[in-house]
Formats: sequence, structure tokens, C-alpha cells
Amino acid sequence: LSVEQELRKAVERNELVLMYQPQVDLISDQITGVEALVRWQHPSRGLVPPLEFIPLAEETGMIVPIGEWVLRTACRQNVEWQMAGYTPMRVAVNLSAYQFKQSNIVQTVAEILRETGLNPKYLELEITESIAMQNAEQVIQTLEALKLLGIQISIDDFGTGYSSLSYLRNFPIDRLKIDKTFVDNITDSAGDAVIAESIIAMAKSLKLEVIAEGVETKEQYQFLKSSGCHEMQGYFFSKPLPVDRLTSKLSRLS
Ligand code: G
Ligand code: G
Ligand code: MN
Ligand code: NA
Repeated sequence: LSVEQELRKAVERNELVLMYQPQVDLISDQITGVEALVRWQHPSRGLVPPLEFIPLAEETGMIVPIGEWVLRTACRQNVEWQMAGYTPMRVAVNLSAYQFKQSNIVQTVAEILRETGLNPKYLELEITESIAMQNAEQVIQTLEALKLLGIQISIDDFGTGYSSLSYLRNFPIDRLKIDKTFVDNITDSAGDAVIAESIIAMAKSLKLEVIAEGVETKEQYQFLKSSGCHEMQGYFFSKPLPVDRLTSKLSRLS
């Protein structure tokens, strides 16, 4: 089988699974979001991580049906949590550049929101800086159309894209995700600490939310918290979890 055929079968046979990683707000001490992260439960190879098939899915165009499955599954799951009485939260879905450039991406998102009944404010799409940099006029139009649906947009891996920061002024985005590479050395590299603090300060001045990714230690958590970063995601709080294990961490509406 070609890789493309294998990936097609994976979708048809329902072999993809989503894990959910909590995003914690340290002011309210609540899980205010989860990031959906796809894996392939392969019949013989076991649980295949996304880096081993997402790039191939992008090359073959299979990322489009895979991405739709991810989006639909994540939205549906979020509706299920809300219907079960858990405190409403965002679900964040990663969008690859290939998907973003599809001419009907806005329609696809709108259709999935309608089909699942998810309140759009509880969907966040994560795009990378490299998307933000390309073809600025068309990117802005797409982002504005997505924002009109009422969803949230975040910039993933922020700070790694060698990009001009001018797009931050023009783009209708809600949140910056400070890349894990800065968080890793935050407590022993003065340079990385300053970068993280600057991103937090800049986000605040631009009225954007900011979340730190890949927080693994108490020291990183304390440093970021004292720098004013109040949303975090990382192994310090929780690894990405299967649905049932994530569900057991949620609190009910009181
Ligand atoms: O989940 P980690 O668990 O291994 O994810 C590795 C990489 O795969 C990350 O860069 C993440 O953004 C990407 N990724 C995970 N799930 C998806 C997905 O549903 N769509 C896309 N495009 N990328 C994903
Ligand atoms: O590129 P993106 O930010 O979507 O990738 C998220 C990736 O980071 C996933 O592979 C996820 O499993 C991983 N991840 C999340 N938190 C941590 C962490 O605290 N440490 C490490 N090493 N990886 C993390
Ligand atoms: Mn991400
Ligand atoms: Na990231």
C-alpha cells in the first residue's frame, strides 16, 4: 500500500484517536481549554505519533480529510463535555499550512460548527507563524472570515518563525503560545528568560492572551507565573490524555 492509501484506510477504519492536553488558568485555577493532539492507532505499529504521519499527510493531501476528522471529533467531544455538565472550555485544534490554504477552509469550519452545535467561542484554531507570514493579504482575509464565525485563533510555536512581528498588528488573533524551546531554558538562560518576559509584555500591550507551552517543572511554572503569564500547558500539569482520563480532571458547573 502507498502511504496515501494507508492514511486513507486509517481514516475509514477509524484508527485515528485524539488525546487532549489541559490548558490551565492560574488565576481561576481551572482548566480553561484543552489542545487536541492526533495519534494513529495502527493495527500492527501501535500508537503512531503525529510527527510520523502528519508530514506525509501534508505531502499527499490526506491532511484535508484527516484535519476534518480531527476538527469534527474535537468539536463533538467538547459538546459532549458541555452536555454532561462540565464547565465550558475551549478546544484547540492544530491547523497545518496546507489545510489553511484550502480555499474552503472557512466553509469547512462553519459546517462542522453547525453540524456539532458547538458554540464557536469554544473552538480555537492554532496556526503557526509560518502561515501568518505567507501571502499576507489572503491570510488576513481567511483569518477575518474565520473570526466572523466567532472562533478564536492562536499563534502556535510563537517566537520560532523568524518572522516580522508586524503581522501581529494586522491579524485578528486572540492568543500567543510561547514555544516550548524558550520555556525549556527559562530558569538557566538569561536570554530565554528575557525573550519569554518580552513575549508576555508584548502580548499584554497588544491585548492578546498568552499561554506558555511545554511547562515541565515547578521552577518554570513559578518563573512564568511571576512574569505575568497566567495560562500554561505542559507535563507539569498533565500530558495529553485519552478522553476518559481528561474527563476525570474536569470540574462540573456549580
Ligand atoms: O502531540 P505531539 O504530541 O507529539 O504533536 C507533535 C506535533 O504534531 C505538534 O507540532 C502538533 O502541532 C502536531 N499535531 C498534533 N495533532 C495535530 C493535528 O490534528 N493536526 C495537525 N496539523 N498537526 C497536529
Ligand atoms: O507544535 P505543538 O505546540 O502543537 O506541539 C505540541 C507538542 O508538545 C505535542 O507533541 C505535545 O505532546 C508536546 N508537549 C506538550 N507538553 C509538553 C511538555 O511539557 N514537554 C514535552 N517534552 N512535550 C510536551
Ligand atoms: Mn499546538
Ligand atoms: Na507549539
